Amino acid sequence: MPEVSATKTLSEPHKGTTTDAAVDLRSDTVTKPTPEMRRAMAEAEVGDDVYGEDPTVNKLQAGAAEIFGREAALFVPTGSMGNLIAIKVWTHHGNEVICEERGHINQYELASMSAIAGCMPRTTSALDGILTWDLIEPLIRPKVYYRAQTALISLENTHNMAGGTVYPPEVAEDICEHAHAAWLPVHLDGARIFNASVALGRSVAALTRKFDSVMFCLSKGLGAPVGSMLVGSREFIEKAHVYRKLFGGGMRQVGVLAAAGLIGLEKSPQILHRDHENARYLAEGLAAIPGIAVDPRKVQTNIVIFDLRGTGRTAAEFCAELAKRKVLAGPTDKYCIRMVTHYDVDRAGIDRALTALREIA
Ligand code: TLP
Repeated sequence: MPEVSATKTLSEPHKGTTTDAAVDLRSDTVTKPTPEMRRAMAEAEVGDDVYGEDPTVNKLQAGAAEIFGREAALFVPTGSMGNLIAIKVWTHHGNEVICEERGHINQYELASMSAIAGCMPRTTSALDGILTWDLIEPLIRPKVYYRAQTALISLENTHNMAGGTVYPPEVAEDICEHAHAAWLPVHLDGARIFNASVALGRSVAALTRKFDSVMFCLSKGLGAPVGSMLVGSREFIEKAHVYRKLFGGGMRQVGVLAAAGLIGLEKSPQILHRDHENARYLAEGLAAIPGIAVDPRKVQTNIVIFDLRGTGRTAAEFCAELAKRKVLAGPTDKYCIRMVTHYDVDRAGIDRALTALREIA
């Protein structure tokens, strides 16, 4: 992928896509910290977080716990580490974890649940990535000593590789209630739970209240440069704290990062709807291009995955052509491309992307 030259300076207002910068739609992880974040980072009060003495981290953790209506929260370096820590807390070596086939924990975390937590993923594929209890129940192993035991169910909301789809709250709650009746905990990979919250007009606390643990990312749509959070009961977070250290995630004067996270948490949810509007607009433009297949009505949040088989090109060829026109996107398979909207891409940027897409198709 070509270099992106969109570095913003402290004095520059945060203003979305500029004419000479690339329109970077590879992910919402590419956002640069806003000038307000950079200022807060420079001025952050810090201490040694391994001693629990970083006031800014403590404030972020307390704030996240409050927003989710939970007892406690933990700042972790990445979403992947947050998910792995949760899997470690809820399972033992030799257990199975039920998740959707395209889920991030199954496809994009380097098999860490097996390599490190010693668990097997037990997967099924679900329409739009949305699991239901009917799909999950047959995957639960019988309690027989010679069968690996199911220890955890993990859902992903929004579902990244299904195109940012949102769990209907009643479906997620039904899964949690049935799972609890079967003595199984449910973890939520809520990397983009704030996008789900905006799409549904429901609070993150309401959407996640039945889950036993939640991971969400500060470094995606919320725009912070680094970091994710785990939230749950005090007991869960105490155990998570130990595994964070075990995995090398005990950080020191990390208030400089938490300061940006605090701003993302406070300010970004109010503006996420723009990313969703831009994604829908992008999908509508894409649907009008001959050879490209996408259903704009299915675009609920900030992710658009489209099929370009009809253009006769592969996704890799298409992305290379886009990059020459300073529009960045990534293939998800041979004929599909993912584009993710975020606060560093405005409507003009989406128009530039559509012009490039039309030229190539
Ligand atoms: N997703 C990244 C890539 O790894 C695919 C992206 O560009 O979307 N859960 C979900 C649902 C995610 O989408 C991601 C990152 C993670 C977990 C992991 O977060 P990080 O990158 O902080 O480890």
